[in-house]
Amino acid sequence: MNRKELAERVRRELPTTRWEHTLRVMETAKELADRYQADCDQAELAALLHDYCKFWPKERMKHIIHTYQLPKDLLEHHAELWHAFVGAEVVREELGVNDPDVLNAIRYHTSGRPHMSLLERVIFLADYIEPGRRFPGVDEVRELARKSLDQAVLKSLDNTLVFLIQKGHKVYPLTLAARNEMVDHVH
Ligand code: DGI
Ligand code: FE
Ligand code: FE
Ligand code: FE
Repeated sequence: MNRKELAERVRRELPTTRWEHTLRVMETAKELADRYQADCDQAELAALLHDYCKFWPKERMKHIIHTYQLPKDLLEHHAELWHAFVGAEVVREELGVNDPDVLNAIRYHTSGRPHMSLLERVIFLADYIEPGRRFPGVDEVRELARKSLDQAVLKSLDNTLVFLIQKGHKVYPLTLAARNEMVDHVH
């Protein structure tokens, strides 16, 4: 499938506002890839596909989690995490995307993980700072993103953890592990 056909497939899965988010993540990911010498083409592809399953019904995602033996602990944590892990399997199976780094960037774009590749960090951050985002503290992360990819990723993980705790939500262990590893990494 060429890029235009892939884009059409993604657009069909998403409501307009989420498709527009996807376009902004693509733009932001390309800028970050340029700035930090990541592969622009991989960044654009991963960004295009990152939220492919965002609007799938929970039951359909659960089915994929069982079928592909994805981490079972996902089911005990926030369902927001599922679309990332499920999306990576689905774009491989349905859309024929095989680049492992692109698939990992999709898989870990919500939770993060320790030792994220350059592409994974670019996609994680682009999703967080795209110009449509209005999270508390996002402007500080946008500012950090100009000079340090890793400091910006760390701050976005910190903000997410604070947000989850303030809301009384559980924290997926991989997100905490991602944050702890990033602390070591930037110091
Ligand atoms: O799909 P998007 O809305 O573009 O963004 P995303 O895939 O990064 O989803 C982020 C949401 O997931 C965010 O509002 C917080 C929520 N969430 C729930 N539990 C966790 C979590 N995010 C992380 N990183 N870790 C969690 O344990
Ligand atoms: Fe997402
Ligand atoms: Fe995110
Ligand atoms: Fe997103």
